[in-house]
Amino acid sequence: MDGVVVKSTGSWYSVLHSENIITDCRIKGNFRMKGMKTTNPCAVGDNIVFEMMPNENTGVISEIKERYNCIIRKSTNLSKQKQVLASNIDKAFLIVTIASPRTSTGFIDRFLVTAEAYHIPTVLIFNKIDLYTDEMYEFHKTMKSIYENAGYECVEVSALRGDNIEYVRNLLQGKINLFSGHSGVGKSALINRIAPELNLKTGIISEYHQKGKHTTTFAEMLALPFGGFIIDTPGIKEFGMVNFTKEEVTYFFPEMKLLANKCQFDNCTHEHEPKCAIKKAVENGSISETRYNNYLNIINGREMDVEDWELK
Ligand SMILES: Nc1nc2c(ncn2[C@@H]2O[C@H](COP(=O)(O)OP(=O)(O)OP(=O)(O)O)[C@@H](O)[C@H]2O)c(=O)[nH]1
Ligand SMILES: [Mg+2]
Ligand SMILES: [Zn+2]
Repeated sequence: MDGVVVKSTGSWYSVLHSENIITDCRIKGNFRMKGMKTTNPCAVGDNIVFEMMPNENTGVISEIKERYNCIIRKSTNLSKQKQVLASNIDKAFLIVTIASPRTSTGFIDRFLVTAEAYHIPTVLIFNKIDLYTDEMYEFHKTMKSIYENAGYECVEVSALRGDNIEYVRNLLQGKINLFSGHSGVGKSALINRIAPELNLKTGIISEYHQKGKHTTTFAEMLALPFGGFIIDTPGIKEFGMVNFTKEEVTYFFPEMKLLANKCQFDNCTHEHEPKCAIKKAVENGSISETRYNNYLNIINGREMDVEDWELK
């Protein structure tokens, strides 16, 4: 039978199939996706084939159909294992906030580069605007203009107060949507605002660390009452990127991609080469210095971010 993985809890997968039935499935013994070394062979969003176990209510997954796309993250610890966050996604929403826990542009850019690599259009959602001080609002305005300038839609919301929720519903309708971001930014709270009937568990922010508590522990695809699906995911601390070449990374910064063929050298890395169109654009302000610095960090394999309090 055919189905789609809507939840994965390690060894068990919830598979949605005919007539909206969900069956718990395991994976066949030594099953492996061809050439994919990931911690999870099967991810939420995968279209799969499964067989029912005789005399049981459970199934066994025997095949994963080819993925249309997926978002892969590499762990930043020594193991460097790759994890598929979700697959077959129409649209990604990166939930960020300037309030708490504040999201750095380094994190945002790693996510965006990865989404560009897999051709997944991404919207930035700035949540918790009800908590903004004047200083946060100024910071937010700069950040928003940096990302709009790079070609990304930015939406300001408050899951608590309900600002712009109808607008977000329209963006989600009829599509398979991924929600990602740090723990505690309000992914689940926002989903609850968008579709209260889903009634997801939400957490608290630790006063001391200003960090989330990892309330959502497994990725889960949920049907939206107004059509479409949303994948709520556990918060991620760092977004390690799989290895791309320097040239590829340039292409995954949309504002750089447009200029890359104007550099003097075909293989320009835009670091220190003369007559570089991208460096010139940074100097004249049409490409943001913050984005450019993140580009340099990425191509040079620097994984840890310094929190950026000053945007350029
Ligand atoms: N003031 C305010 N608080 C919010 C808003 N959205 C979420 N919160 C709070 O932020 C905390 C974390 O929200 P969650 O929805 O659990 O965050 P999450 O992103 O799902 O976190 P994980 O599941 O751990 O990844 C909760 O205490 C929410 O009430 C908002 O718009 N304004
Ligand atoms: Mg959550
Ligand atoms: Zn260049």
